[in-house]
Amino acid sequence: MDSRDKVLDKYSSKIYKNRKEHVIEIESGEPQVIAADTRAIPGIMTNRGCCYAGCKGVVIGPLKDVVNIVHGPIGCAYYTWGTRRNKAKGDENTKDFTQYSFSTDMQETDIVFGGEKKLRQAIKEAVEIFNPECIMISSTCPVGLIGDDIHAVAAESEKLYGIKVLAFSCEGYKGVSQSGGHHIANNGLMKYIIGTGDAEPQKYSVNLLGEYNIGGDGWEVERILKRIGYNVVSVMTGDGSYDHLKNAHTADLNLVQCHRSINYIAEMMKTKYGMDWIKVNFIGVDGIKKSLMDIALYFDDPELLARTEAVIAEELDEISEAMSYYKSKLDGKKAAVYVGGSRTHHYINLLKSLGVEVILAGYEFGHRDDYEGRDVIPTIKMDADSKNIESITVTKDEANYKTFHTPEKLEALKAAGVPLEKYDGLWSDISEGAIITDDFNHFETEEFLKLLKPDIFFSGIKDKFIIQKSGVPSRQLHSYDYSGPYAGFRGALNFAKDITMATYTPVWNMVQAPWKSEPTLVGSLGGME
Ligand code: CFM
Ligand code: HCA
Repeated sequence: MDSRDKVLDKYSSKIYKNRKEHVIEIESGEPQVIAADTRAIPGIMTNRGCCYAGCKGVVIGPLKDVVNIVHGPIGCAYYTWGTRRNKAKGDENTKDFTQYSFSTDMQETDIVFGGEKKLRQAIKEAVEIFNPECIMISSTCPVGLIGDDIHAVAAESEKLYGIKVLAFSCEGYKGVSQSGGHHIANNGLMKYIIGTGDAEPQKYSVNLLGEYNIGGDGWEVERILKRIGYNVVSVMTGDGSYDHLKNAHTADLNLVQCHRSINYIAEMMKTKYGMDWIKVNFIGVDGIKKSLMDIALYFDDPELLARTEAVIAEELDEISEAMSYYKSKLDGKKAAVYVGGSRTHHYINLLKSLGVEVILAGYEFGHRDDYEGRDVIPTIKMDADSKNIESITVTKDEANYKTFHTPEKLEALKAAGVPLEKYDGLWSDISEGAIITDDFNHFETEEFLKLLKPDIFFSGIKDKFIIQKSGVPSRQLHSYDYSGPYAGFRGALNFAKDITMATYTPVWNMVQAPWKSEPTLVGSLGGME
């Protein structure tokens, strides 16, 4: 029996039937199909989050000059307060409210008699105290159940205070994971914010999409882009702002880092404004080099291309010696990588460059295209859950529509390997023999850990401690365990250093749980000691 069957064999037949579609071993040859973006099994300890987490926590939460009001009982606001490490800094032009947690703190009486009054009051207080240009309201499960009309309150407040007020019906139960929340957030930003600014277009301008500035990643990417000579119009949404987002339509090109959470905006901006988008990956030296060259090829300017090559050479020079040292320490090690969506794939080239092979991997909530590549999208069957998330249609904005290249030039760029409107799936980089589990759970984590014995396990806070207690070092790839940045050239070096330290710290194997050497309870039960 192989590892996959050894683990799945422990399930009842009903659970086995479901999970066998989500757990596969990578074989060469035929393209492999995996079940993804479907409901988790009730009772299973899934690592997934909810729709509200994806909308408020991931996409709109990082917009620093927005007062994000969570309409619901206090827990939803409290437990998402500062836990995702999307860093932000305000300045004289842009306020930063990201350190606050705003909530209507609904009580039982509000659930019985309705919470709209409280929401109006919260908006009034936010305006009086913080004077924001934009307020966003996110609804939580009970709000959807009792039917508070947050959209009507938003429209009325917008008139009353003369500021932008947006409402997101992102109740936690909607969709099967965070992913539905990403889509809802994308729809709102596209409908009501992008395109409402009147800034002048700048030369060599880009938007950075799906970059949330975790541990300062976005700042490192912006540093490199600016060094080359690009103008970053907006970042969606790490350290981003309502103020910049309004003018996103004026950029020349969209760069998409985390496609899972934001491909909807990239696609809609292509239809509405004619703006092209390319897939980038600023994690790992090979990924960064390829992305920077792709951007330069798109702009097709000899000076920019020369500058790109020079910056790559200089940045590499800064880190190469240290990277080789860490590679000598890490060569031959094996890793497990489990993050929410696109990130698992993004780290493979970085790990490979350090000689680390990924033997166990998966996503919490990735879709089939995140595994198999964008080409499978037309074959993905919609189910009742995916249909439950609104998919909006945008049309050409005649006043702001522009095309940077002719269709022939775009075809030539695609033929030259520039990933225009394209991303590959995890399959394109994962090694043969690796075990992939979609929507991984605690039981499978523990079982595969015992069987495959990776040298390091990258995941999140929910399983970090079971991994460490079993003697295996863990690094959180969501929060970087308070380290970072991990993106860009300097980030790659931080990462190499952190994982070298983790794998050369044998402490996890030395600690023994106290109850394994002496009883923690002493007494007698039924006459027995
Ligand atoms: Fe995109 Fe993300 Fe990810 Fe994601 Fe997330 Fe995150 Fe993530 Mo945590 S947006 S899909 S919903 S790269 S919060 S910054 S680390 S699970 S892999
Ligand atoms: C979320 C946010 C999260 C959680 C991280 C973790 C993040 O899913 O709502 O489980 O460790 O990156 O902060 O993905």
